[in-house]
Amino acid sequence: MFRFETAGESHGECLVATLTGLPAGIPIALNAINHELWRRQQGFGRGGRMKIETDTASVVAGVRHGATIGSPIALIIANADWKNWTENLPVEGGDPALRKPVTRPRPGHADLSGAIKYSLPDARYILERASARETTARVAVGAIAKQFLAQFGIEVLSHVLAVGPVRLERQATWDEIVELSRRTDVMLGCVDAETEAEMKTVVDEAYKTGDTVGGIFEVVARGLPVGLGSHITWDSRLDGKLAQAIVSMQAVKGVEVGWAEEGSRSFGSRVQDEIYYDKSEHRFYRGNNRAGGLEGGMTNGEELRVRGFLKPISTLRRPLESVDLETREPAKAAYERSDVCVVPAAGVIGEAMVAIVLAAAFLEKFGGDSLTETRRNYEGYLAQVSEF
Ligand code: EPS
Repeated sequence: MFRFETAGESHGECLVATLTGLPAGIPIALNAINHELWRRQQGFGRGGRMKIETDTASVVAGVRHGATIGSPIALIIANADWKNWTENLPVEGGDPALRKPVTRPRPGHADLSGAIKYSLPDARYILERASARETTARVAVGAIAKQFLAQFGIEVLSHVLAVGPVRLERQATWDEIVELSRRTDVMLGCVDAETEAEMKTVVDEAYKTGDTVGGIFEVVARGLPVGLGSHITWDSRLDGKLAQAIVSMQAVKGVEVGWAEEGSRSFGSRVQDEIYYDKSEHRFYRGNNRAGGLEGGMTNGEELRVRGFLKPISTLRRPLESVDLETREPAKAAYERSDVCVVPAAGVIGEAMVAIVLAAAFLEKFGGDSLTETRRNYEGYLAQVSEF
């Protein structure tokens, strides 16, 4: 079974990820992992922390001579900021006077519920793990999942659909999204320059007023076979798995597959994608893709389109009302440093989560201990599908 775990605190030594269930023989390029990590750090609206970090992964297990060997893969990504926290967050002992306790929980963050649940009067221990810094490890794992999927011609990318109230009012094409992924000057990750400029104005406004701003990203996957996931049980439906993966991302409050919100306001005749058959290619296809590539919890061979909705992040330079955990008196929420807008980064993280879910679904269907075996199973299925 393909699965992964992460560990690590935002200001601790490093982030760690382990990943099991990939067949042996998948070529893995470290620079492709590091490129994804670089992409996650880009975007207008990031705070001071991104100037400190240059995220780079070390693979310490499971990959030898440039390919997976079937055993668990382990990754480490050092936190450059750790050098500033060695005295404040030691593993053992340490001077209590050097701690940086957080006693004024931020509305919208994990601080308060986590402090109560774990019985830790210092919310520092909660925010260290709840922080979106953890997504660095997810992106590194996702980069490996992407390299596995690429063996079968499956690609996963993203773009930003909305920042605050500014929204791209049309569908972004795959070619535009590919072009965006090659840009080195990612501003807000929107395929349309004019809309992106409007998005920037919203982020500028949030900077000026000490506020934060959310938005919507869309992940698109191409090259998927028909039939990943299944209609047969609630927990084998691929849409459910994708939803869990996306909503598990920090600050994401909602997910949409295809035209969910718009579809709910329309009539069925305008929402369902009519079915056609291409006799020369012996292939069924849909006239539209409002379903976002999923019907009945299964891929239908069209592009997969999944959207994540981010609330504005909860650390505000102009803090909101809170209560001091020690005195129980009203107090402004804690503020140290923060991002203002993370929607472009969230798109990259969304890609990683979608790639991970797709790799798991792919391996569930085709199995294999070696890439050769997986490929044989996959090609056998494709031959069967072409004869349907
Ligand atoms: C975060 C707070 C900020 C963000 C962080 C998420 O970190 P810091 O407190 O060190 O400035 O920069 O995100 C990252 C470090 C990252 O790599 O994405 C939070 O509290 O969630």
